[in-house]
Amino acid sequence: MIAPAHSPAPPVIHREDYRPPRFVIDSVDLDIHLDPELTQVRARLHLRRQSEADDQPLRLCGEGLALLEIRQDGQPLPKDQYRLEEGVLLLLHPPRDFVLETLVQIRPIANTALSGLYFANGHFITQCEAEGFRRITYYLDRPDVLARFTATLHAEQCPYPVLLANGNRVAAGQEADGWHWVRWEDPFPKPCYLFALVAGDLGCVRDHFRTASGREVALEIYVEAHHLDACAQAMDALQRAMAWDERVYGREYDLDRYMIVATDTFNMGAMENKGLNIFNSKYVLARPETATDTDYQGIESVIAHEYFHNWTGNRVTLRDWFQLSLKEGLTVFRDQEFSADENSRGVQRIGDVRRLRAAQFPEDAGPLAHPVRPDAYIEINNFYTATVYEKGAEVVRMIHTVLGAAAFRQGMDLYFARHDGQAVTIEDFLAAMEGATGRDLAAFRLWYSQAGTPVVHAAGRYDPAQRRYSLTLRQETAPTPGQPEKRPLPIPVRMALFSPAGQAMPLRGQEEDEAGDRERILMLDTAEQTWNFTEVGEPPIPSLLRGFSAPVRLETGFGDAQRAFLASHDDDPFNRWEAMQGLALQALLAAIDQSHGAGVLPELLHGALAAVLSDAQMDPAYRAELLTLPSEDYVGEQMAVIDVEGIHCAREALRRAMGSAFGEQWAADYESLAFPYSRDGISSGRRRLRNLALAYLLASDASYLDRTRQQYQQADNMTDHLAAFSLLVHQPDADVSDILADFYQRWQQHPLVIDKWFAIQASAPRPDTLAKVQALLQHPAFDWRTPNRVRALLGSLGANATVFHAADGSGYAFLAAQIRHLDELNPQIAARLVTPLSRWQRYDAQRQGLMRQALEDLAGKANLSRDLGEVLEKSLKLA
Ligand code: 7ML
Ligand code: ZN
Repeated sequence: MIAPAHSPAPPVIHREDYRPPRFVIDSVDLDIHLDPELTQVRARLHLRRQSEADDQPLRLCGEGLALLEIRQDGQPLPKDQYRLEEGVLLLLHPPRDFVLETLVQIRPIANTALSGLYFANGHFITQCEAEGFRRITYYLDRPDVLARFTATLHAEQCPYPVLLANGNRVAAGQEADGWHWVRWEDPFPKPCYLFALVAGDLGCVRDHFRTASGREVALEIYVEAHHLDACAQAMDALQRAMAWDERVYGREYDLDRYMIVATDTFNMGAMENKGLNIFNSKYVLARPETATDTDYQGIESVIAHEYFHNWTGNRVTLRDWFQLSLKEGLTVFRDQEFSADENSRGVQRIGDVRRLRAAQFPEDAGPLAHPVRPDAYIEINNFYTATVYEKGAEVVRMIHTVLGAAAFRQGMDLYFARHDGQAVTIEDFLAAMEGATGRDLAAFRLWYSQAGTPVVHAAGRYDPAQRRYSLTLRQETAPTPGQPEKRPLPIPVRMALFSPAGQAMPLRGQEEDEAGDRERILMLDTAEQTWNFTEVGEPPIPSLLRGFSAPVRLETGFGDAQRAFLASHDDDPFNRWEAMQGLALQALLAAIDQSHGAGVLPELLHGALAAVLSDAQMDPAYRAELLTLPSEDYVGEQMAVIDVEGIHCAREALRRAMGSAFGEQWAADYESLAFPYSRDGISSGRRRLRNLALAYLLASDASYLDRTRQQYQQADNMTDHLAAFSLLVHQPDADVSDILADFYQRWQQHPLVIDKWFAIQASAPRPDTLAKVQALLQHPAFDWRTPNRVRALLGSLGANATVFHAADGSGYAFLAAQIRHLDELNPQIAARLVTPLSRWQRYDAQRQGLMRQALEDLAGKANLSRDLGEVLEKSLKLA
């Protein structure tokens, strides 16, 4: 047991224990006097008991609130009628239908957890998902209690001229002593996690959107005045997202005003509060001088994500937090599809799978593995995970794949028609998909309840006499914590067969009569299955799991010859990329195995690279994907024991070899891809490829240091400037102190750029990095209270394999000490930083011991937060 004896173990919440609320809240009237030191919140709740027979007390949630007044139907409530317990206000004999009025005090300036109402950088901000509203007032803080909200905000006019909350601005006025007030009314009943308010001195960029039915919606982006010129991408992305949701899903926006606020101090990426989204400024602000192409892309997808929540999350919301993937998996799927439609579908899919493999596959293979719909939690904030988001999106994508786009749309229409205004479950979503299409998705439910990544083994056999090709697919899933036995899942395997000449063959099966398709989806839904293809004249090369049609690990048993074949002939952009990655991966694994350093390019890899390098027709962004090596983490994932140093050396050697083997081509690309800056997709693809070329040139030829310095000095955009900066800072033995000072000097007024300055230093694979990071903790620009800054420095260090996993354990001990400190301020962020330590099982015995030691030291800390306590306990549990 981890919790010290004096603090009771926090309760475990189980999905099976769900009970409908005893009371509903019809309306909430908030009256809030905003002061950083002492804010007063008066709340009038109209409560109604659900069942006549029930006479249980009413339990309202509340944390860190000082209760000043409590009234029932206007009368002060006698002391013997209520009790205050840890986190709870208990009304012992509440009437069936009444108005409860409470007045509480809170201290926004002392709120460093950034959950509830907090004060940072001169602004009041809220974050109520998942359970922050209980830090603002006493309430039934659960997503299945939907109420109409009115909020009247009072504040001093001078520092806080802008007062925002959800819905429509219905009244405003002046008060004594330079105060003013504004009243907001949200006509849509909502759970309290969607409540928001913002107060501060903010400028506003305004535009509008005309909906398909002809309504004018005012679009407003609120930022500090000096950022008014940095909102164009966000506004444009918002308008495109609104049009896309109308076009693809027939969904219109429903209020007259859509507001977005950017803040530098935010735990997450963004939040979909009804009519008033709050964003981490990283996902709003962009100018060519300060934002990279990747930043622009991130803004587009996060703006879309939050907008799409208005239907998938807000109009139809969650019954309980176990259903989180109902809104998050579905909304990630929607934002991925939006970005695929707006940019390049193939490149988008490669990026989505890269992210899934980098974050979700390791999670699913480690001690924190959980199903897309978890069964139990201690702290819900720990379940905003890659599994709930990214794997959840993959499950929705598989349903989309097996139903087809048109049937999926009918299912969505029925889902909205049935459940608009309700708080529902993943089961309700699946039932709507089935109801609209007549299809049976019973087997698919297992994807929501079974954790772990299935491995699919493929084996093909060609019979020339019968002209028949048989493909056998077998699946298995390793045990995960609490789930020792795994059952077969339904796995859609999109596939094609290529003739040796490189043509996709018509597919004829024995049972199927609709012969002749060149692509088919095989549904593997048992442990092992064989498919026979007839009239196959030549031994085919199979292309399996096209478009990454299921979130599984595929073992093909292919040799490099088949990989090289697919790398040049596959017409599925994802699988062509996968074949190239496979070639590079094999080269790296062989080099690590024989510790020969990958100094020479294997012939087939050489040929495949040469073909891509000479194909000038190809989209430059896609070409860059094909020429990028698998990450060190991905290589490590394929090994029984992760050999940190071996992987790094092999990959660096292969990069050098690729640089020198194609030096002239890289140099030609570098010169010919120099264009004046422009913000379109083709231009950003060119920049990506050009910076990749520079990286290979520099890897193999130190004389390119000058060229890199020149690019750093002369770039007219952040993508090129930062690419050069990063290459220089990551040089193993160059003295770059002048560059570091110069970069800081130039950009010190731009926090988002200074985050990059911290992150790139903490990511450097150099022996002096840990000492550097230690020193940066004392830098005047480092701030424990700004999550972006903490992630930039400590998150990047945890992801820096060679430094974090230094054999002496110094990286582990350092990170643990910082997490210990951060847990006092911001438990959510502290718990997230544990992730790299939780993966200890994957390393050698020496490192395992040191990593466990760091975790155990942390677990012994006094006043451990629930957030950190839960991840430590799970991480240390023996498998
Ligand atoms: C995912 C979010 C949270 C947590 C945003 C907070 C959100 C919860 C919120 C994809 C794109 C942008 C942000 C997020 C994300 C972790 C990730 N409801 O909208 O899901
Ligand atoms: Zn979301």
